[in-house]
Amino acid sequence: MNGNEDEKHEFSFALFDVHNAGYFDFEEFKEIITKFIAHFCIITGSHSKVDSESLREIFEKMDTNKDDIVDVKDYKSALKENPGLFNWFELLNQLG
Ligand SMILES: [Ca+2]
Repeated sequence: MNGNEDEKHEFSFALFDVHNAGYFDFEEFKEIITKFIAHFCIITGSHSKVDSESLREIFEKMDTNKDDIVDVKDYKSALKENPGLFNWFELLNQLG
């Protein structure tokens, strides 16, 4: 992993870590994605909705040490193993 990727991951992690706590849990993750998708639907006029089970699946993939929170270390190693894991547009396509 090069420096740029590392910085990108830290930046995108910070979007989820709204309380600046160094981690986020499933409820926080779900809330952020729900808001994001609501905005997306307003902008595009589409009717995607959040499927809690798919979100749980994504969350569990990110929580590499399975302690029910995702910290920056989990987040980076999950993305390193699976760079497409957190592609917003892929996610939205799956939901749509
Ligand atoms: Ca974890």
